[in-house]
Amino acid sequence: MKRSQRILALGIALVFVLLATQAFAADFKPKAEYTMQVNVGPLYDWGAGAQRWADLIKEKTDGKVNVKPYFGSSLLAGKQTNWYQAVADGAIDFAVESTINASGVVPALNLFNLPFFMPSYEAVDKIENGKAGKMVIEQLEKGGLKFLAWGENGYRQITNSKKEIKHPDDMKGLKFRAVGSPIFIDMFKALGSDATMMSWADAVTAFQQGVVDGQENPKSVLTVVKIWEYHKYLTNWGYVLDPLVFVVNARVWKSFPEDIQKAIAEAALEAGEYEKALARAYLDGTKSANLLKTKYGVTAEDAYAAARSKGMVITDLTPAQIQAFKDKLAPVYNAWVPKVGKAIVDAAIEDMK
Ligand code: X2X
Repeated sequence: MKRSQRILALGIALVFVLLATQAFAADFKPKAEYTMQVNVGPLYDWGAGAQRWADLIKEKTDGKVNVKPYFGSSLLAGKQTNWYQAVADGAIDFAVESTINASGVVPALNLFNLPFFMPSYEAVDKIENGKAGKMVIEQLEKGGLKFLAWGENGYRQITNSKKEIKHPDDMKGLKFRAVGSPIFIDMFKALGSDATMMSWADAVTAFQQGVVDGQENPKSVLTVVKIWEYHKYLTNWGYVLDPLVFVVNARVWKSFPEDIQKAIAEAALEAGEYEKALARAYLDGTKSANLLKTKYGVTAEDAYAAARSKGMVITDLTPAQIQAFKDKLAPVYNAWVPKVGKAIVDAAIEDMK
């Protein structure tokens, strides 16, 4: 072929490629709105992360994909543990949700609910990005979901209105609110207390009315509802941490052209990183607070300092004090390993090394 012929052939090929991608893009008719399930409100770290994902999707798809967060589980009439089925069925398109709220239907997610299993943020990251993380994602996606990123609700600390908790015996006779998985009932029972399952929306009313004495949740959840107005005592026992997952219904995901998928996936990773930094701010020294400031121009609040200034008694435990709780919960841990799947637990132990 002569040089001029080659250029002509190349030119024709290029036109075909352009036409093909044009036709492909023209085929894509986005819905006017894609719904996104979020259990909490926009003021929570979690809610802010969900909003950021929606904003970034709009930005990165040049406004082609419009995702609207529905906060407070408003599409589920408050029934937060129904989110997984709703997204799997396609009744809801997107979600930024806690693993806890799906751990009743996806047993592997109870990995994160095993008491005193993940001792540090480093351990959490290693599991999420490791072999165990992959295995958990596989289980999560099985029902018809596409996983895109991890976020974080956080280490769940215990609060109550009755007394300072330092020892398992201090838990005896107290009534707690829990959610999502029967493992929580088992744990509170093992500590000699009682737990009732209820949604977060109902829980806040239960605190106001004193129907329960206490609950467990991470810092952002606690500050947004001003938990100190109901509970004077908080103990940092760090027994479990619930990650958040950024997910899309699998059929909806497949309906997106490749460039749109790429934009949505990138947006999820960015929003996940941002949300995790919010969730960890002032709980990992100044690391996440600094990241928020330098990368995002956001000044995070020191939630515990705020709680203390409201008169909350915040108790840190020594390793020996933590061990007493761990020992008491060992039978629950052992009983739940086979339910999570021993292979996943073993992989997580390996990941954390
Ligand atoms: O309901 C809770 O405790 C919350 C807000 O943390 C979750 O959705 C798991």
